[in-house]
Amino acid sequence: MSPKSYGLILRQCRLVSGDVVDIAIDGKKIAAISEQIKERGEEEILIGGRLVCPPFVDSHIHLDSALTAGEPRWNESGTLFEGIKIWGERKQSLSLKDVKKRALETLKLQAMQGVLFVRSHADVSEDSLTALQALLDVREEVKDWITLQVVAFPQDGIYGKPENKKLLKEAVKMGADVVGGIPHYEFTREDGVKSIHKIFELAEEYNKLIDVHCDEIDDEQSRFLEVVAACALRSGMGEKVTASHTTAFGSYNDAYAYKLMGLLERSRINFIANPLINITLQGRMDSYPKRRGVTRVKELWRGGLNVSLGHDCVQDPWYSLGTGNMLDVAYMALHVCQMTGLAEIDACFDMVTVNGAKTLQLNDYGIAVGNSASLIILDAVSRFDAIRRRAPVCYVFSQGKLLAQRSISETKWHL
Ligand code: 17E
Ligand code: FE2
Repeated sequence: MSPKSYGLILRQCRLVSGDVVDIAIDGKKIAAISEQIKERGEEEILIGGRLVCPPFVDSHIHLDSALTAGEPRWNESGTLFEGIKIWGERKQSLSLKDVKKRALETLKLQAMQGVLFVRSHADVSEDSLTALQALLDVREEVKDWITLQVVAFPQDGIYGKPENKKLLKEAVKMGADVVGGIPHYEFTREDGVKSIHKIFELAEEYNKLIDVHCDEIDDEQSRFLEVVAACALRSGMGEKVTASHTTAFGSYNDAYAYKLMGLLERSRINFIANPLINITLQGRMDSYPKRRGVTRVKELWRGGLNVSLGHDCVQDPWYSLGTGNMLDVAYMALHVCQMTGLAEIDACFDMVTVNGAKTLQLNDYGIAVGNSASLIILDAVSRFDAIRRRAPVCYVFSQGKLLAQRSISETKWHL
């Protein structure tokens, strides 16, 4: 009898734990992991002690507005509000073809850098719901190589225009995975609170997740996070609920922040910080000292809450830069949140991998026998090393298939 063989064996893979193992892949699944797999693979790749980890997760991006920076004009003030205005102009000329082309191009850019799980917001404040329909089409088109979740996101507020409430419900019925909102942008505090109740009502009725743009402003009076957390606790939706941005939390006084933290710990909601963009959008009305405008990532993480990080924007009216590389995001988080302790740096890596998977409520994520063979190989030896050098991804495997491969270029020293 011939010895058992596998489709593919990756030899000498360094896991984040530091252990070096062989990983066998058969079909779409991880078939074996051990110090030394005795069987042969029909194909074998020598990984040589490089870091192997599950794919990056971008838990927060706006694919409908990606790659539109400068259209029709540049955001000169750099504020969230000018961004919403410019996008309001650009979105008048959306077509399915336009949105799909830019979304696909961005997803490909991300996938080549090891991002295989993405949650994207789709603006549903337009009568035609073009952005949403386009992203639902893209979700289907890419499902064999990237998992896309779509949030029905009412960019202009649920109560900003009479028809917006109906559009949000329509978007949920069309098949959005997640219900979104923007309470700090509603006209009044009361409208903001009402919008959160509406979001929970829809999510419960249609069995959806929740991800709210929450308190993305430097106003220390913006306190919708407590409403989201209370609704999550009372409804029992807990881990299905996410508060994105929550930048005002960086401005709350410590006495209130202490009280809030107790509620957050009980609610078990997820947090997403978007440090690349919020370090530039926030603090714009401050002179000096100038606030950082990022939520209390370190304290939330220490409190045992699930925090992940998003790229938020790739070349759009809010942020004209952006590469799709999640190590850029982790690198910025580490600086802005002063997470420079060794365990803190590792935590920032987890925020763009496992924590993101938890936010998205993914099962079948992670390097374990029986899981889908989606994994990436970085030209690095540890999480710290990967972030420090923003190390390139050498191989991207999605569901057992090699999706992307990159050769590492070298600089020759001639002196
Ligand atoms: N829309 C919004 O309300 N906030 C953001 N950060 C982006 C779009 C990118
Ligand atoms: Fe956002």
